[in-house]
Amino acid sequence: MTLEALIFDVDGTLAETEEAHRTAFNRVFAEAGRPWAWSVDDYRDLLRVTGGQRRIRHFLAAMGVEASDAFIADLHRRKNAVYAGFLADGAVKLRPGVARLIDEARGAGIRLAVATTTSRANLDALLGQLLDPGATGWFAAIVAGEDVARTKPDPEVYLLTLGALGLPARNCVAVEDSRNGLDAARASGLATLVTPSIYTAHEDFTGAALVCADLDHPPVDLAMIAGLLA
Ligand code: XBP
Ligand code: MG
Repeated sequence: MTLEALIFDVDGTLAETEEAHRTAFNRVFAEAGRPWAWSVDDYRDLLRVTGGQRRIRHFLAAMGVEASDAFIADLHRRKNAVYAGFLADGAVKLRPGVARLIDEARGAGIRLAVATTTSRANLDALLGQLLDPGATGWFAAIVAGEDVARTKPDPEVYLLTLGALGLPARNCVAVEDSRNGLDAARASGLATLVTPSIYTAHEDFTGAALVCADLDHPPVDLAMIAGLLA
């Protein structure tokens, strides 16, 4: 089968972003005068709930704290502003091999897409800061957290991305870092390459077409990715 498109997850896949998100969540909790602080271990558990607003809501419900949707949305908006500052300060880097593979795909006419749970604003900031100011335009389809009713592991984000690309799953490969992402991609019929991240290294990736430490270890190129298609 011919490879027509690569569909990238963002958090943990394009870059190790979750420490920046975690630190930003903690900063806005403190600024709001709340006694909440998420440790690395807390956050590893909390990442099972995808999407920042859903994550805050889940955490507060587990603590028995009543909170309105508006309050949660406001905390999350402020978290994303802090996170954008971290990106602008250079606190987050692309993972190894990401820029190289994206360059190779663009040169070969393979379409690029993003299927992410993160907010669109975070994605635009990340692509603009870490790839190129015009990088958003390199992607033929982008589906973000606010575009879906059901977050990963539900396949909705991938099904919408395939629809926007106008391609069947059999011509595309997803690149993911987490079990939730792998389940979402597989449920939409996509062969999936997994590069585990600092927060997902312990997860079980049974069902992935290929698992690599990162896109440079071993060096992953388009020929290798095309070989993952049936
Ligand atoms: C990413 C997420 C996001 C990020 C934070 O999951 O779950 O919530 O943690 O971003 P995936 P937001 O990599 O599977 O898409 O606060 O913008 O949601
Ligand atoms: Mg991810």
